[in-house]
Amino acid sequence: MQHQDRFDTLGRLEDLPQDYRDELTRKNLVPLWPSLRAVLPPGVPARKTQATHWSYAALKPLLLKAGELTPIEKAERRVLVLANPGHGLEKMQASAAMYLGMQLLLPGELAPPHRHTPNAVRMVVEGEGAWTLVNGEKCPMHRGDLILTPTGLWHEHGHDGTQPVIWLDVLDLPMVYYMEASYHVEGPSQTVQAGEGVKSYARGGLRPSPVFERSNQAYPMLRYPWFDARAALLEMASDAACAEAVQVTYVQPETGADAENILGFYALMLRPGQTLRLPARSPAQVFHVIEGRVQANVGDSSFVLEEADTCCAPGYEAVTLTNCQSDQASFVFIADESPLHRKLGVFENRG
Ligand code: GTQ
Repeated sequence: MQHQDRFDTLGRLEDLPQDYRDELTRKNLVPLWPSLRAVLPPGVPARKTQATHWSYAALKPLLLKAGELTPIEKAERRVLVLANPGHGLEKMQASAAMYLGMQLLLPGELAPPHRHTPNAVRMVVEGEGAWTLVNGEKCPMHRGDLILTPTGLWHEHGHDGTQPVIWLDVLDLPMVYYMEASYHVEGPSQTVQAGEGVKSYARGGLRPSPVFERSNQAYPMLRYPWFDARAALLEMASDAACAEAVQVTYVQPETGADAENILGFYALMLRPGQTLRLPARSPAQVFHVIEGRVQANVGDSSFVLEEADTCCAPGYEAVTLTNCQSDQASFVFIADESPLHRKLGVFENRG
C-alpha cells in the first residue's frame, strides 16, 4: 500500500514549468522522477518481446520467392528475418538479445566469406548438399545439425547439392548492435583445412589429449551433428534418472562452458504425450521444432508448433511445452539468453 502511494506521488513532467523544462532540454538534461517507474518498474521488468509464432509452411514459399526475386550477389545472405512485432519489425529482433533468420541457399550458390563481431549459429532445417566453411573447417549441413560461427571467425556458405537448402540463423546481433560493437569485414575465400572438431570429440566424456602439443582453440568444436544429439537424448530418455526433462546443452567440449558467450543452445526431447513446464526465468527463449509437433503455452498465448516452426517467449514467463504426438517423441531446439544473464549477474529463476 505504501509502495502504491509512493508510485502515485511521483511528480510528472507536466508539473514542471515549461521554461524550466526548456532550459533542461537546452542543456541536455532530463529529470529522472517522471520516468523513474518506466525504467525501474515494480517487481517485473517491462518487456517488448511478445510471444510470437513463425510458421515454416507460411514462410517457406516467401523465402523460395526471394530466391527468384533476389540473386545471391544482390543479397550476400538471403534471409527472411523472424522479427518480433513487440520490438517493431524494423528492429529485426526476436528478443532483446536474439536475432532469428531463415536463410536460403540454392544449388551452386556461394554466400561470400566474411567475419563479424556478433556470434551466430545455424540450425539446418531442410535440404542436403550445403556446407559452411568456418575458419577453414568445412562443416557439412544436414537437417538438425548445429553449426557455430562464433565472433570473429571467417565463414562462407556453399551448396553442391540439387535442392534448395534452408537453415535457421540465431545471432546475438541485437545485443552486440546495442553495445555499438557490431561490424563485419569481407575477406578472401578460405583454404579448406583437414580435420573436423567433431571427430576429436566424438564421444561424451572423452577429450583428446595430444602428447606433444595442445591446441588451445577458443572454439574447438564447430559442428554438432543432429545424429549425435538425437542419440544422446534417446539414451538419456532410456535412463530413469532423468525422468523429468530430457535435455542437453551444446557446450565447448574442453571447458564444458556454453558453446558461445552470449546465447545458450539446447536440444530437448519430449516423450510421447509429455507435458513439461519450464520455470519462469529471466532470459527470453526461442523454440524450434526439429522433429514432431509441440504445443507451446507462453503466458496467455498458445501455439501449435509444427515441424520446423519457431516461436519465442519473453523472459520472466513460465512456458509449458506439450508433445502433441502420443506415439512418438518430439525434439525441440532451444536458444536462450542465459549465458548473457549469468555473466551480467541478472539471471533469475522464479520457479
Ligand atoms: O550467414 O553470415 O542471418 O552475417 C545475418 C547475418 C546470417 C551469415 C544472418 C549474417 C549471416
